[in-house]
Amino acid sequence: MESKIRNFCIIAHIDHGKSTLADRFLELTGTISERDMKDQFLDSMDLEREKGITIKLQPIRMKYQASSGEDYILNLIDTPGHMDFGYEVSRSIACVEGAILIVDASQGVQAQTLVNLRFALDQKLKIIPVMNKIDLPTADIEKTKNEIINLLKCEEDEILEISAKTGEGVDKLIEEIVAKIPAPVENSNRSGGNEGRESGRALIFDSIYDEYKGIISYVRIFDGSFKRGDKVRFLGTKTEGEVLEVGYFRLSREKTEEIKSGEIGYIITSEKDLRSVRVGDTIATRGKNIEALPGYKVVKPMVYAGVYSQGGDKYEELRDAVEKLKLNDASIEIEPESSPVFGFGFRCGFLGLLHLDIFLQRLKREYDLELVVTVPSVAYRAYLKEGVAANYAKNKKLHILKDELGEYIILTKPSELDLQSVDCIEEPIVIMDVITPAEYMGPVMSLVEGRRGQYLNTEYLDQDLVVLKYKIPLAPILVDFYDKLKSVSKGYASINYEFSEYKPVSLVKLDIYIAEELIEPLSSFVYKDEAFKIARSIVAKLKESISRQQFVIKIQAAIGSKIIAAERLSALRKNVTEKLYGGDVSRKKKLLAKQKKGKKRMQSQGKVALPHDVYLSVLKRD
Ligand SMILES: Nc1nc2c(ncn2[C@@H]2O[C@H](COP(=O)(O)OP(=O)(O)OP(=O)(O)O)[C@@H](O)[C@H]2O)c(=O)[nH]1
Ligand SMILES: [Mg+2]
Repeated sequence: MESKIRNFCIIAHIDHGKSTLADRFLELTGTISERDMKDQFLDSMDLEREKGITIKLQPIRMKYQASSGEDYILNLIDTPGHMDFGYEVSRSIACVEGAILIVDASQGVQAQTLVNLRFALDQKLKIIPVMNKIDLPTADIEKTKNEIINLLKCEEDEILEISAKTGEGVDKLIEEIVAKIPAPVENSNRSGGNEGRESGRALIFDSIYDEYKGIISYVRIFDGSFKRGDKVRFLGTKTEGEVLEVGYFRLSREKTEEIKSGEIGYIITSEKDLRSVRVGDTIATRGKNIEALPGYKVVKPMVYAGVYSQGGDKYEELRDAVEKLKLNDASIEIEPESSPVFGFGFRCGFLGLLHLDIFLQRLKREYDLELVVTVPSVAYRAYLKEGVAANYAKNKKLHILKDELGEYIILTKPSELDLQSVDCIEEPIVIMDVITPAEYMGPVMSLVEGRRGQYLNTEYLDQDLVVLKYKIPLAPILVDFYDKLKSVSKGYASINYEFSEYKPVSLVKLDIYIAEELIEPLSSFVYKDEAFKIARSIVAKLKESISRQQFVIKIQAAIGSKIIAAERLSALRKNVTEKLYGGDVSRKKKLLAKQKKGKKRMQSQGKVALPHDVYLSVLKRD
């Protein structure tokens, strides 16, 4: 009998309506009652709701009776659209047989439409093209349809037109899912045996730490089945354990007897070590010669920052929190590091600045930690002069790596740079695709070229939709580039990039002194030819963001010992004698003297409170 399961994910560019469409599925299948329904129901994290974006992939199991009268199980995975969370999409795709590709009819095809489609085609998924938001007055149905046809080389009548908001066309879409998405192939692996059952293989596509239940692995079962009491092995990390609970993702986790081949669900085992459960690994029931499932490629972080607990005294709590969060965010890279100023902490790698921001906010909210974060940076390579490597490694506590050009270190923090010992620095270069309506090509190109982009070629997706390909250093596009791009293209242009290579760069370390004190977290790498301009802009911005104190503050930017820009923030003279009546001069003098002493103490301790997001003013370059 053919399986009545359909596994699929919803993919699209950011904001094209994936989670809203999932809402309609939840309603249509009666998975949720009207009373419990809220917009973008699957965006269950506070952060997702506040920001109005999906951050985590989200599986849900629904029951559906098709118009043929037959009952189906629909396993849907909602995915994020933002580029920084692309790893969530590629992991989801490996668990399903089909994908609903949504295109917003008022926006047309955008960068993540292309990228996510490519992921899905690589996995040979059945694609169901869907045009959403047809209720909007700004929807351009004909144009969007043509873009989709050009992209997929599909027939016009294969594209479904829906409004995820009003629900129009969604009933037809769900029938299409049942009819067109292939049922999962069950039990492809016939080897081994376990108490007379097929040996089980499950791919871990996500995981989460639960305070009561411990580590929960989100899995797609490819072979056999799993149930309580089964002895299992994590094939990659080579750890063993026993299954304590299995279940499905309904509105919340729902315990069940057994989960079987073709299904999506969760497995909780007796394993307690956070590092033994790894996304992409295979859980297998113990049998002979069981091969691991293909798994996932490890992603390469684009941006790094040092993360420390404020005051430096909560290292243990920070470590515990970081390791637990890592379980739920496989794309973060974490390495312990120490800083003379902040003590012990972690160097963390992220896929982008939004990803970094979300990680920090989750650490704060979910683990109640106060943090200090260094200015985010891309990873540079600094090739060392001959004979200095050993010393450098020791002083700065860095690993020395080696390739055909010589010995180098990975630099992500300005404090690690000692120009005397460095021969040459290289920066990461990416290949960037900018998708834009042809009418904005001019301003888009001048923006990209102003950020050191080197034009490669243009490809027409349609007569007025183009993909501009560039080779561009990662550093200048990290921060405010995306906002600028949106503003020069009235919101239509979008980007995607991939790491390409390392190339030599002329870089200096720009230090910031506030009240004569070096503020290490504000140091940053800048291009030598932009140092003066940037130094001036940073000190001006800092002047605006630091509140006035009872003493004059000098804000300075320096390269080495040379000050290249400075501002003064004048003192706020608090009138301490205000409370005094009459002319008791001696008392007045005494109070003023006390105030003076206080000012001295504040100055010497460098007690200038810096606003929490001050590092952004260092990064934003114009
Ligand atoms: N008018 C109209 N608005 C829609 C429709 N579908 C979604 N929206 C709106 O578009 C916005 C984004 O919708 P989401 O469902 O969060 O989009 P998403 O694709 O899940 O976004 P990410 O997960 O962050 O990539 C919300 O304000 C929705 O209300 C539609 O069919 N018509
Ligand atoms: Mg969403």
